[in-house]
Amino acid sequence: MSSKNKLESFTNTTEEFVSPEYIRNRFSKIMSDMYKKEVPLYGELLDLVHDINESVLSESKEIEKQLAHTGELTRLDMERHGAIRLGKPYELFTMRRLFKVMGMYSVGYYDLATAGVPVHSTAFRAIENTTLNQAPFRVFTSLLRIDLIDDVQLRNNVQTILEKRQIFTEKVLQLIDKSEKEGGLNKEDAETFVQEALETFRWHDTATVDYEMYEALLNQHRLIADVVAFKGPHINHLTPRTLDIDKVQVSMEDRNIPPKDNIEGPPTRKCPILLRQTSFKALTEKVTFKNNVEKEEIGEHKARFGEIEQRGAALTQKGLDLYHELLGKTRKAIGGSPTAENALKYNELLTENFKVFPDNYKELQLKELAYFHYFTTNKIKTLSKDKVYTKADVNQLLEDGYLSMEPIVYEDFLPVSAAGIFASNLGTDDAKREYQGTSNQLLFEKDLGEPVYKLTKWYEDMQNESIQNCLSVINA
Ligand code: OOG
Ligand code: NI
Repeated sequence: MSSKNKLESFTNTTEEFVSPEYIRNRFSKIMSDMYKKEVPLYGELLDLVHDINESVLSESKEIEKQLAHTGELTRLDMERHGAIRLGKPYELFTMRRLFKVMGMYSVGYYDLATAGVPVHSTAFRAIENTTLNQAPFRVFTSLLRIDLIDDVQLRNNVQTILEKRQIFTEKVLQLIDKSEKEGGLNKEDAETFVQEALETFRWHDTATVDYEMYEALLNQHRLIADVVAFKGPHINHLTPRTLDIDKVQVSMEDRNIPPKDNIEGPPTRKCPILLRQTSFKALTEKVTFKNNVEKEEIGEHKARFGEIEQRGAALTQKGLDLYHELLGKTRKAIGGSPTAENALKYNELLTENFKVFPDNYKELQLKELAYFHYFTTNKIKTLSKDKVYTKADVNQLLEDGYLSMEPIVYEDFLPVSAAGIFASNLGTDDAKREYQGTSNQLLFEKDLGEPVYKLTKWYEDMQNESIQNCLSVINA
């Protein structure tokens, strides 16, 4: 070690910090363990998904190779997302700071009011490809839109109830401050941090309101009751990633895990795009309500469920537009969201309508419908050095075998699917509601305390980076 480096190791405190990826993986692990205990069916789902992933990988070397190439293979088993619903701006603002300690940033804005759910949302996740592969945990985070509660009296009550609650522990707030001031946490602090942060996500079987208020909240919207009547934003589902969601959907029934009526997202394809999701229905759980006259009342609440996702290629804006057009056309034809009765017809129609969406990577790339990672091949040794290659040469280099490509996986969420997931777990009546309120990204970002990352820009940047890397190797 040179004397300069030796000096650095004494003065540079960052050497004792654990990485945000370490904290994120640790948190994801203890959260998953807690949820397994709280919702045992989730544990069964994890086993099912693991078995099916193993069989897909052993049957298709092609898929295994592709996942290995993009760095996704090692992350498959630890991959999961969760979801929480927050009540007030302070909670969103502080949640952003909490997730930052774990290297998670707010990506995308999703307006769900238009689909009958009075929230707007974002996803907290890692934003660098390498760190994402090391720790792919993400959290879909929604904020209740109090402005969409039409009953003035109830709206005031909701505000008063939420004003009083503190969903974070003293200790976690101190550690967030410390991490912000010092630039990280050491191993001991990191462990305290994850244990204390976990408290915010824990289920509480005692409501903070009486039964009468709970009913009033429920009558406005089941979601409002779920956000307002409890001490904190219990994690409402955790979602492992599968390589074959159709197989999981069928196997769930065989294992007595009651599945949702239809899979959200695009139809089954040879080249998966975006995100397909299904879930098992929310559990009915006993809740104790505080009564004004010191009497306790027992009631029931439904909020927590399990979900499965299959991820495919990220789409460009052009691809997303086509996706939404075909999805919209299908939904319109069956009269809105699919139901148990028309699920079969919906699936047939969806498959039919999506026939115009190219189903091979070559065409998806040439028509600029999806994003790709590019790699140089061994053949580049034979490439003439007289020319400086640019982005415009990429397609020719691919064609001639100097470059290869793999799709960039979609790391985010889909608003129509998310609304479908909400609806199937909240009861269909609520899903039929319509909120006239317009989407309000500016207010969301004000409450969050910073702008969200723009979705397509993130993929665009990754693709460009991979092209630039290839070009610099070729032109070297
Ligand atoms: C979130 C539902 C959305 C997803 O995967 O699209 C979601 C919620 O129920 O709070 O998690
Ligand atoms: Ni989800």
